[in-house]
Amino acid sequence: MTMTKTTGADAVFIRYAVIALLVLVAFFASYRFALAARGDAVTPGTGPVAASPAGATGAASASDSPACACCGGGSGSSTPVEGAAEVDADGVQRITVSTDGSYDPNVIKLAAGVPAEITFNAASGCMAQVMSKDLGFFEDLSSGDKTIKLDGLAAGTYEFSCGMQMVFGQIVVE
Ligand SMILES: [Cu+2]
Repeated sequence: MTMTKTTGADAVFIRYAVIALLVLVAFFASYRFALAARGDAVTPGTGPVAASPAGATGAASASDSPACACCGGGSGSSTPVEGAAEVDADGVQRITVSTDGSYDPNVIKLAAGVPAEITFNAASGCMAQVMSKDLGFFEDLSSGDKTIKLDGLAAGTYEFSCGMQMVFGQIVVE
């Protein structure tokens, strides 16, 4: 009804508005087609990536390689391996810790109040140093085994790690 009152100027305006709309539609349509074309181009790439086993494996091997390979096997060090020191005839409790990729044992059990000697085997790479803020030692293992001598400790749990604090172990004193 109101359209019947449309003036000539309004008709021109509507005509341009329609043209502008068509141009916009055409523009967005072509933009969409471009995106769709890109999407199609990406889809084949997404396929192999979507076969994420390959991607996951790549990520896993990538996380294994940075900085130190041995720390990548840190999952091994997170598995608790308990080992108890044995008290020798001289009244010192001793235990030897293997340092091949992780500490073995990584849960070292000591008796409270008994002098202890913990020998860390020689190590290289990420585990070349062993340290404990709790017990105040930092030893280099790259030149050979090192024995940490401890006075009788109070009961408690003392943390130790590789020098870069990526592979961990505990000394549990009871
Ligand atoms: Cu390390």
